[in-house]
Amino acid sequence: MHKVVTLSEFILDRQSDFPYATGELTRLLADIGIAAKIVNQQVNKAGLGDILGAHGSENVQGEQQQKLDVFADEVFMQAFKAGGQVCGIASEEQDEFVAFDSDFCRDGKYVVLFDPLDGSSNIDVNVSIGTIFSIFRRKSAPGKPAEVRDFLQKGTEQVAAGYVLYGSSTMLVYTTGKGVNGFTLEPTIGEFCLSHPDMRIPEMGNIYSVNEGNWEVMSEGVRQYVRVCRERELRGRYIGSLVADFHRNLIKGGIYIYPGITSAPNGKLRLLYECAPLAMIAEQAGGKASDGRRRVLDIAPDELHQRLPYFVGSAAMVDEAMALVREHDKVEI
Ligand code: P6P
Repeated sequence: MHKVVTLSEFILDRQSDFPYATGELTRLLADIGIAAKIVNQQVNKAGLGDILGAHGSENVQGEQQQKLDVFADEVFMQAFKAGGQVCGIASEEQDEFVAFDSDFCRDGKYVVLFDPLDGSSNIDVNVSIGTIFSIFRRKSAPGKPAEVRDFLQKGTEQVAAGYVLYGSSTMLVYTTGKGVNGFTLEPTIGEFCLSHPDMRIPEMGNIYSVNEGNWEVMSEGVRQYVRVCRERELRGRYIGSLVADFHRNLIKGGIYIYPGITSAPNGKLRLLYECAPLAMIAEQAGGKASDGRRRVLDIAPDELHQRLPYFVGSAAMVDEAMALVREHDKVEI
C-alpha cells in the first residue's frame, strides 16, 4: 500500500521549489483546494437541492447565470478574501476586477483570475463541469488596492494555474511551472490525494474535440484540419465542457479547438481565465496552445474578458492544425 499524499502535503513538500517562498502561494493553493471541496458538495447534489437552474441574471458575457455559477463565484471569492494572500480577483461572473480593499488583503502579493464554473449550461443535464484558475504576482505596490495592470498580464507571467473537474470523480490539476500534478478527491477523508503525478500529454493523440456544428462558419484552414482528422478516422469527442474535454485530451492525447467563426471571429473562450491557465498546464505537460497565429502564453491582454480562437493539446496535433490554418487562412505569423 503506497503512502497517500494529500494536496496540502504535496504543496508543502514542493514549497522548496520557490527559494524565496514565504508560504503565501502555498496557503493560496490550499485555499483553492478547500473552496473546490465546498463547490463540489453542491455540484454533487445539484439535482436534489433548489440550486439547479438559472439564477435569473446575466453575466458580463450576456450568458444566463446558473445558480451554481453564482454560488461557486462566491465561494472562491470568499476563500481568496479569507486567506489574505490575494489583493484582488477577476472572474467570468464579474463585470470588472474586484480589489479586496481591506487592511487584511491590501498587502496581498497575488491576484487570481478564474472561471468559477465553466460549462455550467451542462449542470442541469449532469455533464462534468469545471473551475479554471490563474494566479499572478501583483504588479502594483502592496498596501494599495489592486489595479487593472495586475490582471492584464501575459500567460508567461502566471505563477500557478490549474483547474478543478467535477466529474465521475472530482479532480484538482495544477502547475506552478514545475510540471503538472493531478489530485483526486477522496470523499471518505475529504482530501485531494495525489493520483496523477507528473502528468504528460502524448505528443500525438487520436482524439479531436471541435463543435462540427460550426462547420459552415469556421475557416477553411480549420475545416482542412478537421478533414484530416476524419480521414485518419480519429475519434470525435466533444462534451461541450472545456475542462472535461481538455482533461481527457491531457491524459489520452488529443486536440481541442474552439475556432473563430463568422459571428465571432475571436471565438468564444476567454484568454485570461480559460485559455491562458490551460495553456500553461498544456505546455508544462509537453503540449501546445495557440490562437491560430501566436503562442497563447505570449499574448499580452488588452481587456479582462477578451476572447480568442483556441487550439490546445498534443504538440504534433496543434502544429499540424496551425500549418493548415497558415496555409489556407493566409494567416500572418
Ligand atoms: P459551444 C461552455 O459554455 C464553453 O465555454 C466551454 O466549456 C465549451 O467547450 C464551449 O463553451 C461549448 O461551446 O458553442 O460548442 O456549445
